[in-house]
Amino acid sequence: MGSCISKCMPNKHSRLEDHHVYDDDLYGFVQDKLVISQAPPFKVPPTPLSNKISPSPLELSFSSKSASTIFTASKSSASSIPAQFLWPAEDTVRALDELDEPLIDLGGFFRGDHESTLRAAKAIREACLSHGFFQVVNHGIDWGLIQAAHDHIRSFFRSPIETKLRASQKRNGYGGYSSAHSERFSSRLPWKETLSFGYPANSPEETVEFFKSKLGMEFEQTGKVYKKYCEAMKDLALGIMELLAISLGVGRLHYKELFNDSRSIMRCNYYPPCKKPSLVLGTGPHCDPTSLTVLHQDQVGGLEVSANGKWWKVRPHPDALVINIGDSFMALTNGMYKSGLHWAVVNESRERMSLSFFMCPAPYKVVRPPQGLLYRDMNGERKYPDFTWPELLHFVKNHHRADTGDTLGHFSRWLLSQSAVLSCQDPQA
Ligand SMILES: O=C(O)CCC(=O)C(=O)O
Repeated sequence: MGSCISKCMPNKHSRLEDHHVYDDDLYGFVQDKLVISQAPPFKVPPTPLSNKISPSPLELSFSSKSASTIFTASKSSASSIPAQFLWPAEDTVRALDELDEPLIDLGGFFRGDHESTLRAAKAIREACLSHGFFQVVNHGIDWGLIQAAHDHIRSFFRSPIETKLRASQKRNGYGGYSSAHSERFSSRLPWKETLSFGYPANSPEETVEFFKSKLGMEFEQTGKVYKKYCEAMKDLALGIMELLAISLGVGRLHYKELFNDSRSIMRCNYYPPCKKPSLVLGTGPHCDPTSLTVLHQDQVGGLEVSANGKWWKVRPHPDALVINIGDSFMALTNGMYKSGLHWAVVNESRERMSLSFFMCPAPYKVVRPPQGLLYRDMNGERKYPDFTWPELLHFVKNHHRADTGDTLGHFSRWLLSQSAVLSCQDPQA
């Protein structure tokens, strides 16, 4: 059945010839200009019995109550937890030990030092083969800018609810203010408020425009700070793309060029204190569907990562940024690098904030692993079909709740089922 679907499946994305110059730094080999015009077929993996795609968008009913009536920071000190915020027992385990993710010094890489670059790439490779998380220091981002980003967004979250609701996120919208994601879900709500907005690398003024148009001129300065913050995060993320390419032994600029016109997403998370933190989750268990996440967390701590069947704390380092790869980068390595499962827990007495910058490919770019990697390390066998970022984003917004797991597997099967329907409807197919 698998091979039938893969043979019949119409290929929506044109296949360009791939030219890959292999980087011999890490592995001591060079394969010059490997040209393969036909991408190998993607084989449909079986649907795991325990993890079926929800039959309808979001298995959860939409709550008609406004976000503010369900959850606001001011109500969060209540000692009884509303039922919508309770999580199943398996999600109430808490990490005891710290993850031993590498703390990578990027100073040498940015100075162009060969040895330090190889050391950094090697550490990144080990982390990404295992759980996908590492931290970076000497990343070049001005501490004052990080501080300003926290200060501005703290003021926003402390604003009256009427102000925050001016930027309300629509049910399946892509940006805005969300109170516990209650505009989309009515159970297993995260104990947090968020503000999300886009950062298109080619049109960065849109970030300032978001703040001005949604929240008014009093937030123009916040918009300017975040435009600068996202610009700095994008430059750092592109540097890490270079290191990821070196670590995989593909052309050094391969991923950097793929993401040079990225449309990224910025999400600011505010976790109020909670009297019964063991019953709730600040952010539910999920893998980021995006490509590369650069997170700055304050010193309270709360990020936890699943690795080797256990949850681990990710210790906040005052000068570090936490990096993890997401599902769409995992697809770009044909599943070789792991998009790590993580969640955020909340604190009994302290509020916590984290700033997540998610790098995503430009909408027209096809997410597909480099041919050389595929043929060198994986016999040319594809694990995921070609897709674009808007297709994956549509799926996670409309057909899947990320904290139910295996987003990429569900998405691949869904995409193929869509293609199969299209080919049945198209008499030419
Ligand atoms: O707050 C954190 O540490 C994690 C946030 C997160 O996972 C997210 O924004 O997707």
